[in-house]
Amino acid sequence: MRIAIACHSVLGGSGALAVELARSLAHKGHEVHVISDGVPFRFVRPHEKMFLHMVELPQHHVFRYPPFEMALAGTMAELMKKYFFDILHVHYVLPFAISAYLARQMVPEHSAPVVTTLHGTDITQLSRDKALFAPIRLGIEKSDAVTAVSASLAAEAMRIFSLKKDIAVIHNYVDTSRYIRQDVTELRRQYADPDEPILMHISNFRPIKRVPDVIRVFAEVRRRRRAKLALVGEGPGMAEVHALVREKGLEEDVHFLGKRSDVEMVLSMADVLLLPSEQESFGLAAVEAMACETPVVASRTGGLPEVIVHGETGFLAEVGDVSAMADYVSQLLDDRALHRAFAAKGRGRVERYFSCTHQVQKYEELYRQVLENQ
Ligand code: GMT
Repeated sequence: MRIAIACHSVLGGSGALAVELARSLAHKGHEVHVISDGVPFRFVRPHEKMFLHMVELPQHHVFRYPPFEMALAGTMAELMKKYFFDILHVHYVLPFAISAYLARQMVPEHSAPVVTTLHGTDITQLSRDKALFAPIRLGIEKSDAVTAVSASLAAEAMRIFSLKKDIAVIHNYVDTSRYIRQDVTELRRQYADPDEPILMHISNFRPIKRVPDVIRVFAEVRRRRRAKLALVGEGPGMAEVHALVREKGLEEDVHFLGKRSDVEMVLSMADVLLLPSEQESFGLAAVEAMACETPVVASRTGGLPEVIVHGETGFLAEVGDVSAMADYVSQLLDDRALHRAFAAKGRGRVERYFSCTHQVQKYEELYRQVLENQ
């Protein structure tokens, strides 16, 4: 098939998944065209059957805000005309499904069916904005097929938009040959002594990630034992996090690693990943951690309970319950046998449910169904 995949280029699980899917499909012999607003952050060493098309932001003085959605639609239409895509698979309703809908009107004779994957934010957050509710519903309704990255997100979308159409649940996945525990003795030495456990958090530091809770959990754990905290990524909440680290006197024990492309390496140094998010439709970082045999302590929200089996591959606590999270972390650090068991079960769970073999096949089957229904 000739497949177009549209996604955001900025840091985030949706872009990571979209690029990984493009790569997996290309490996399986499909021709894949990635459409994005920049070079997606995981678009490195692309397969020869992967092509990148960047949307130029129109810069004209008549506009107060450059009309990115129009440029995206126009670019999609041009590409549909040139490449005759079998499928256009968009990641996020806003703006992608809307622009795809517009593009199809522009070139009806070349229009490709649209598959939309819901990743969370436009359902759980943006739908509360009165001006965005109708466009999101339109984007969903005009898609030929809709998928969600968790059953919880699919149910939320059905409830919020009173949808009549089905939403297929296709959980996210990782490349289990890349995300596998590595020998990182040298790297680890830069951040901690061999007997000091490392707690880790990876995100885009948006308020929804509740990164200050990571610091609070770590402060509690640190009161009980020597340990280090590694913070990976960057984003709008950084200043608050730095201030809290200073306020708690933890400067010596908290390392800021910034954006990293070698996530599997840094995860391999970690003893526990902390993900105390307010909302998380899936939690790709949790799967990446489990693949690297790092147990996860997370909040019981959104799709996280579909990823983490409480008491088997990690622990779940209520959002904001810092002391429960600190207790769970301590339990894992104090009991090495428990830690080993969680690590092994986490890896096993990823291989069974969140690996490319099964998930990519589900997308291919869906594409075929969509084509048959045309
Ligand atoms: O969580 C973010 O801030 C980024 C966002 C994205 O666009 O990548 O993540 C969403 O999609 C990911 C991939 O499906 C999921 O793993 C995240 O849970 C989801 N984030 C939220 O629901 C808040």
